[in-house]
Amino acid sequence: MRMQVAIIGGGPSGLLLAQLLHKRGIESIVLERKTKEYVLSRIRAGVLEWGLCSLMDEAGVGARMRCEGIVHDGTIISHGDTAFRIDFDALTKASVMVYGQTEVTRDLYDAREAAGGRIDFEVEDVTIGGADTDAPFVEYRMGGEARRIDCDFIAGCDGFHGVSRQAIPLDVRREYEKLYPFGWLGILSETPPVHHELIYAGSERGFALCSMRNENLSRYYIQCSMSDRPEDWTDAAFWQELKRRIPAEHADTLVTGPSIEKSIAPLRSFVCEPMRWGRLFLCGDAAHIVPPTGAKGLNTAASDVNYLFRGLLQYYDQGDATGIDTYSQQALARVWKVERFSWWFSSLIHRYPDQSPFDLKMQRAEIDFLRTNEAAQRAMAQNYVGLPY
Ligand code: FAS
Ligand code: PHB
Repeated sequence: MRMQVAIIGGGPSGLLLAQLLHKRGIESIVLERKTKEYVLSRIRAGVLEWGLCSLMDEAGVGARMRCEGIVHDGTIISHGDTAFRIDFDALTKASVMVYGQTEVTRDLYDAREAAGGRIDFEVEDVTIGGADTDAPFVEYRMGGEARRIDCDFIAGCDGFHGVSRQAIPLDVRREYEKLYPFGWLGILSETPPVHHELIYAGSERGFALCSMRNENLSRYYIQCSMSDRPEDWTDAAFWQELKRRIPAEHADTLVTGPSIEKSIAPLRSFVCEPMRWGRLFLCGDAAHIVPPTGAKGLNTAASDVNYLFRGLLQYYDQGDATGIDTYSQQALARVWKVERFSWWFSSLIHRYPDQSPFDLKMQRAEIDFLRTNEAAQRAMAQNYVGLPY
């Protein structure tokens, strides 16, 4: 089979790219190793930058998000019982949209299927060939049958554990990584959110986050040990610990209930350079990972997709390869700024096991500076709502 663009990975990166390309007459095929149901069962991001919301509109899949999503003009930062608000609207004239990654992915799948877009599920043994030639191809197995796609370009949208990044030779690839000495234990509960905005809570006992999906579906996280397993935490133990980490006024009004999902995510900062090798382009988690503190994983996947989409459009519409030739540098310039923000925010609000008394003083001084300084709050807000593409 021949296709203009072969996209490996049917998560938000791959689907958004496929849909944007389709809207401009560029056809692609998406290869996904899991089932659609499995992909949609993963509970991940919850906050969309304004840039991703605009891309969803451009892709023709923004209607439900605009209807069901919740616009947030600010967020609460707390440490112990000291709490303050970062006013995104006043500081940046921008906002964020609370709308789960699951729903973004569902909207994209619906649009691809409505358009007759080609998505092969449960593919196996995906391999990339000829990426450093003008005749790249992807081979894979599906239902026991060997298949091959000859294409103009390959988009590696297959996440951190995919095959695309590995296709870039080790002597070409440079990887940067930082592992954090804790994880996030997250639960989903069919309860009203404790507050109408997110609460990022630091405390002597560790970090907690109060988030949501809608007015009766809440998402909560607490920082946990790397050795913890979800089954080590009863719901009662989770709620008790969360209440000890968030401001008392919210602990007192928190509505608890049974968890309908419980999982632990490790925290990692990771970047692969370059994000392009020949006719292979990496997007999203295939190229970089951030700790979820700044809600940047999904959103940075979207900015990669934006750059690659515009570059491919320029190539096909004008025969101009400038956009694809500058893709890696352009995407990485924003990726590193996002990595910095996510690392900074994580260092601000988590309790690190090896923190000295001096380190704790520095952390508290940083929080106090953010609480009292408008320039610091504006910088935080600009990063949180999304740096420009
Ligand atoms: P994804 O990993 O979402 O999608 C890649 C797809 O490729 C998957 O469907 C996979 O099955 C498929 N694939 C892999 N290998 C393949 C192969 N060889 N062949 C074919 N298909 C293959 N971000 C936030 O902003 N906030 C959060 O709270 C948050 N929580 C997270 C929790 C967890 C446990 C994880 C893992 C990530 C979390 N993230 C969060 C980050 C997450 O949202 C990612 O940034 C986002 O899913 C990136 O999307 P993709 O790049 O499409 O990668
Ligand atoms: C979420 O709602 O899952 C969420 C929100 C903000 C974050 C991380 C996760 O920073």
